Amino acid sequence: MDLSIVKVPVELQAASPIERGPAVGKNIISYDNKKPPTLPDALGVYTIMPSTNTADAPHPLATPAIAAELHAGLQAPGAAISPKFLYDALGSKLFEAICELPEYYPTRIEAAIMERHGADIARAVGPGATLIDLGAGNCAKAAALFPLLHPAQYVALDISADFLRDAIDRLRQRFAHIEMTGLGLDFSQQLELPGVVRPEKRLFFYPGSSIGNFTPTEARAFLARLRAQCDTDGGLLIGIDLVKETAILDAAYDDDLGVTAAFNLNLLRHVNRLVGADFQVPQWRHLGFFNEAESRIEMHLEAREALTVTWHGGSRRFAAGERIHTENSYKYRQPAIAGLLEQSGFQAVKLWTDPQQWFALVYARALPA
Ligand code: AVJ
Repeated sequence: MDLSIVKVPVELQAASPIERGPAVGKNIISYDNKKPPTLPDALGVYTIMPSTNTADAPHPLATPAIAAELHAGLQAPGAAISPKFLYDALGSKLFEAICELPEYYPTRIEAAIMERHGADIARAVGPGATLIDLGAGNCAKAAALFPLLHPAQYVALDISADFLRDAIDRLRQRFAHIEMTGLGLDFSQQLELPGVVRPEKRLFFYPGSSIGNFTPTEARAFLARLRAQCDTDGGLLIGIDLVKETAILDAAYDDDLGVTAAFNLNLLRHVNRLVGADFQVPQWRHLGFFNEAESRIEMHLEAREALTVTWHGGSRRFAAGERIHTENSYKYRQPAIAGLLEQSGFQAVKLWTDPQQWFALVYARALPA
């Protein structure tokens, strides 16, 4: 494996303002493929089922599937709630605020790597790609690549369809010559790309280290599904956070201002709305720390006192100190990355990192099946 590595200096002030969270969990949004946008008008966005969109649902209540998932997680011996429930409207804003924090380095360093190495990235990837943005959010990261990559088509996927529709409407004004399509779907569960997506030279763009929300086994399965959605001319441009000093990792997920704490605790209010639960935020404490043995950040909510929570269809007693596990964010060691990709059907071509080697951006090509 000849994996060339490039390092860039990082300017710590130039924070990229917005990075969207992951789409993890059950299939929450589906596109309406009976009414695809007609091709001259292909800048349109697929129809969304709004009642199933947890991120900006106009309806406060969960679908039966979401309610069942939350119920199961709350009843489990080790209580757990998926990190996708961090991203209601306020949660998405709190995550944007996290990206501005001095302690939260991933967004800033990834942006610096992309800026410094844009030309090199473009050389590796080549022009005319079908750029498929996984978790596009405001599409800012991909838009920064357009002048370098000259994609033939841009396909933005995001669980939060409304946010995406606005972003694409703005983007098509700036880049009228690029064909664009938005798909409101939870791609972590379902990744069947509709016929409007060009099959040639598909490049999956998965920035921000969102892959870290998966366990390594899940990550391999997810990447293999990406591989199955492209031909041998396909590829992957992925951001991966690296293992580093524990104190730095701990600070990034438990910042001094308490923004990450607010982000984590806000999940309780979101769950209150979704399933009529009566979580009281002051009874809970945010925990965010690096678990070295598992090579992952863990976020938990810990009961400050003994308490009972009730929701539609259930209730549970929590002892003081008992926790609800709300997120994992896996950190990788640089030498393990090529193997992770190879086991998923990709060949790592080039890895760019910063001088401190805190974050990696990797370009990989599809391996012949
Ligand atoms: C959006 C999953 C990449 O894991 O760093 C930030 C989410 N959680 N602070 C991450 C997050 C707490 C973020 N990802």
